[in-house]
Amino acid sequence: MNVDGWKIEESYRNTFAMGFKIKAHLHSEQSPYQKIEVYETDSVGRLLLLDGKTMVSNKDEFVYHEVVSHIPYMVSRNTKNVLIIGGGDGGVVREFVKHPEIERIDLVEIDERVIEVSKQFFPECTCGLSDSRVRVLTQDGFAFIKKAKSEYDIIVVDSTDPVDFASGLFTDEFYQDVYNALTEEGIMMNQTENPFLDEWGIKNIYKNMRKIFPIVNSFNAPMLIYPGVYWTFGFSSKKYRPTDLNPTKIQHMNSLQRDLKWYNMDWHKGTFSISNFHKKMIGQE
Ligand code: AG3
Repeated sequence: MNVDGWKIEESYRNTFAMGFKIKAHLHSEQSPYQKIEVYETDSVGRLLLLDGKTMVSNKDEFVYHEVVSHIPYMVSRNTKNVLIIGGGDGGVVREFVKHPEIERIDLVEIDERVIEVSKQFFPECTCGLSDSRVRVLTQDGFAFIKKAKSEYDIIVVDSTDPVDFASGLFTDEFYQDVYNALTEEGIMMNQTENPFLDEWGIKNIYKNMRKIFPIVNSFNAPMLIYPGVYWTFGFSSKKYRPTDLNPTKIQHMNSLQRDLKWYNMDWHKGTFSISNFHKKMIGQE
């Protein structure tokens, strides 16, 4: 919704809202899947929205993109093949290409227009897409994952909210397909919404993940542009616990993390110590 020069995202059954003062309206289009909008704002710089929901801003994209990539990377023992479902803005790919041992990064994004618009307005996010190890596939992630078997060491589900065509990405059927697509030590990362705003939704997401994965943990990282800022992420794993960092990767990360804006290994180890409120929301003992 746009009101008097403000872009407003209404959330939680349209009873809660946050707004961004618009400096310039840079782009709007209706793709076959969704409405894509880009604004220039004072508070968060460039802002990308899909169907009126905030996705990426210059101000805080590093938080999201660094945590969903470097956390599973540092836990994973053998990291050769990575899959990202959604994430057409390229931010997650940009982080994974920082690890030389990764051989292949598949990005499966349903909406080609999100990739094109991001290339135009968020080149600092899409810069990794030209890396020779990256395959960009414009396909439905839900269908794609059904065909992959024991192929990926890490799968990041970089989706929008669990509504409309993205809702399938939060079901136990989908998590089972992700489980099958992962190698024996595989890890799935996903964004799991704000527990203050959608208690029922988050309980359901974690219940579904627990039906499939033996290890399911959660953490939060602040996302200024998402409703309520307190954003949660899920770590679901077949074998390794989220704070069990791979000792052979520590030296590499020690030098890389100096150039990262959010992630470092101390933060990684601490962030899985979550509050009572958060535990209750995700049904953790
Ligand atoms: N994915 C969107 C996370 C959910 C945002 N929800 C909202 N604004 N209601 C972000 C994609 C980043 N690569």
